Order: sequence, then C-alpha cells, then structure tokens
Amino acid sequence: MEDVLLVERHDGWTTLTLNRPDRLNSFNIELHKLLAAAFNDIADDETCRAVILTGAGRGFCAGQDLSDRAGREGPFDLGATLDAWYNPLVRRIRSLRKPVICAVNGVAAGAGANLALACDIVIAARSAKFLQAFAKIGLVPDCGGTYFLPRLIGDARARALMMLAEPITAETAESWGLIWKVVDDAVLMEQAGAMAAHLATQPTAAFALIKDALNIGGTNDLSTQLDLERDLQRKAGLSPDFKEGVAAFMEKRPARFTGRAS
Ligand code: T3D
Repeated sequence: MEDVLLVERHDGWTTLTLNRPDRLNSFNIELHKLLAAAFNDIADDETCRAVILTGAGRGFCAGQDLSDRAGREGPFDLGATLDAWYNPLVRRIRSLRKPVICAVNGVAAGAGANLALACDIVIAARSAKFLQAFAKIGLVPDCGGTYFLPRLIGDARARALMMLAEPITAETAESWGLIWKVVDDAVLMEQAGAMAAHLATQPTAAFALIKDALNIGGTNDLSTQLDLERDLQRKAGLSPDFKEGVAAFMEKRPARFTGRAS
C-alpha cells in the first residue's frame, strides 16, 4: 500500500504530497504522524531550503477525516486532537526556518483550507476551491483560520465565509488577497516547482527572519515592530548572504547565496 504522505527530494527543495486521494487527502492519525515527521526532517536538513505542500488526486485536503469521528459513543475531546496534531503543525510551518509553498491542487476544506493559509506562499489551481466547512458540522474554524482569515480578507468576508460555509473559487481567493495567485491546473506543479527551485537559491536565513517579523507583526504596535525590525536587520546584516548580495549587486552579477545565517 502506498504511503499516505509522499516525500520527494529535489535539488535544494522538497515536495510533500498528502496522499489519501479517495478521501480528498483528509487527515487521519497516520497522515498527521508522517507529516509531522517529514517537517521535522526538513527542519534539520540544511540542504532543503524550500518546501512544497500539495495533495494527490482531485483535492488538496478536506480537513479531518470525518469517518474517524462518525458513530463514536460518548464525548470525544476535539481540543485534544488540536493540541496533539493540528496546532503543532501550524506552529511548525509558521516557525520553519525556510519558506513553505502550498500548491492547492483542488478543494481545500475545513482544516485543509486553513492549513494552506498557514503556509508562506499559496498558489492555487484554477479549479481549486476554499471552504470553511466547519459550521456545516457544528464546529468552529481551527488550524489558525480565525487568525488568518480576518487578517487576510477582512472581518466581513471572514465572518460570512465561516458562518455561511460557502465555497469560494481560487479566482475569488486571489482577488480577495487570500492567496498569492491562481494558475491553470496543468501548470500548477511546474510553477510551484519553479518557485521552490528559485527560493532554494535565495537567502534562506533572511526568509526565516522575515517569517519571525510577520509572525509577530500582526499583534505588535508600530514602535515594538520597529525595534524588532532593527534586531532582525542586525542579524541579517551579519550574514554571509548580505555580504554576497551587496558584492553581487556592485559587480552586476547574480548572487550566490548559501542560505546560512553565519
Ligand atoms: O475532529 C477533530 O479532530 C477536530 C478538527 C477538525 C478539523 C476539520 O477539518 S473539521 C472539517 C472536516 N471537513 C469537512 O467537513 C469537509 C467534508 N467534505 C466535504 O464537505 C466535501 O467532501 C468537499 C466540499 C470537501 C468536496 O465535495 P465533493 O462533492 O467534491 O466530493 P465528495 O464526493 O464529498 O468527496 C469525495 C470522497 O471523499 C467521498 O467519499 P466517497 O463517497 O467517494 O467514498 C467523501 O466521503 C470523501 N471525503 C471528503 N471529505 C472527507 C471525506 N471523507 C472523510 N472525511 C472528510 N473530511
């Protein structure tokens, strides 16, 4: 039987493919375990400088596998599964010291939609849809959805999406600023791969500092954020990639970044 997560290593970057296509790549425990382990490996692998997260088949991810929740007797603590799996996954992606591209190949629903938003750059196939499915089954958006959505598209749209649980197209998601861009289905993985290959040659340590700034920027006041930018810029300014970037600019040649912080 094929693994429920496919890990494909390229030159400088890695593709992670959620692989339960008959269930629209919804999460069971096995998928959670493999995905957490894969992100741990990627975090430790200095040769991997960018990640693509995508799904096999016609969907990206339909959130929690509801067949694991059906017909249970007695109360079941969903908070415990968020603590054990979904929340560490979102924290891992947001704090990973390298960029994560989400290539949304099809429907992204429930935790699957918000998992996409947790990634650094979201590129979607034209046929993809985004659905805050939670209210349809009496749940609250999780996986960071109540944090990401209003910040990305504003409170009015976020509330309506969460309460009406109506899907939006990839084109609407792009026009609302929910995602970076929409591409034709046939070129999704080619374009995501080109983006990952490009990012893998860029100043990875600076990307990590950009993530640090953006992760806290939404809650800091301006003065605190200015101080943070000073501290992060101090670090970036000590990196070999800054030296190389300036030298390359002066010599009118492409920079050869190592991605290292020191
Ligand atoms: O529980 C906890 O730990 C708390 C955490 C919760 C996080 C969450 O994500 S809660 C939200 C869970 N997800 C959903 O509610 C979405 C459920 N799926 C759908 O609403 C629809 O499938 C879609 C809108 C995503 C796609 O619709 P459509 O018509 O394109 O496909 P389909 O026919 O509904 O699905 C295709 C197959 O995938 C189908 O199986 P079948 O009939 O061919 O054998 C369907 O049952 C299966 N599938 C889709 N989503 C799930 C799923 N099976 C299990 N769990 C799913 N989430």
